[in-house]
Amino acid sequence: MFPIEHLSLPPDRAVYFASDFHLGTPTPEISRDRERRIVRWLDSIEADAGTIFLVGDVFDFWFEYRKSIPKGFIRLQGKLAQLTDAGIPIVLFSGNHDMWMSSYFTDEMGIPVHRNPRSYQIAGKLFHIGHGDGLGPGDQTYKRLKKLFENPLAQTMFRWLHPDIGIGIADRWSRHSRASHQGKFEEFMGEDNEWIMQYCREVEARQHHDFYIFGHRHLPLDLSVGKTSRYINLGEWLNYNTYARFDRNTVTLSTFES
Ligand SMILES: [Mn+2]
Repeated sequence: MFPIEHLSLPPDRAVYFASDFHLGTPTPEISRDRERRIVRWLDSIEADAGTIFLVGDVFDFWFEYRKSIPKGFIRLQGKLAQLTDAGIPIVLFSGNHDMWMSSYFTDEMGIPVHRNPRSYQIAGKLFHIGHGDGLGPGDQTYKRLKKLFENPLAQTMFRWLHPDIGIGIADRWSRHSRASHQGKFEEFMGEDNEWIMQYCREVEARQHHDFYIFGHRHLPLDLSVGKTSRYINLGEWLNYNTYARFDRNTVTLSTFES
């Protein structure tokens, strides 16, 4: 059973969810255009947002050193700081691309950072929210890699590399893995073959949630998990610019158009 965190939502406000911005890829220029679009989206929801969930892979690569962070992404950071300074809570989940977040977003912007899926009660509805990597059956290679990436000793050793070298290695690796996925849109594999869907069914069998919200799949989805339960995948912002909005009653997936 997942512990349930109660989140208060002012009566005239909504909850917003987005994931997989992958800032930093494929080039600084293209990423900066996307970053400006994300900031415009945040501008557009500011007056209405009670809480904003950013559900992983916000950055194509992120690694925190004790006294240093990667260059760039300053527009998004400035916008997030402005929102939390204005009293709008933001919750961040790290994804498989940016799992090496430490205390920077919390210390600097008051944003809690989570790695594993969590359950929330918001306006009487139960949510299960997470990035979505390594869940359900399958992906054994990734699960092994994830163990290595999450290994504290491996992280300490990486931290000892000079950032120009460490971030350089990460950039090259990201370019390499992108070359094999170039411009590819993800394809729906059918409900029974979607790993996150299988994970949602497993959780639902033990503990009911009204909404399962995940990213990672890079494919906007809205599927029934049970009679009164849905799995929403948030898509991504390289092609789709999709986000979800909870209006205290239901969750709607939309595309940001400007
Ligand atoms: Mn992703």
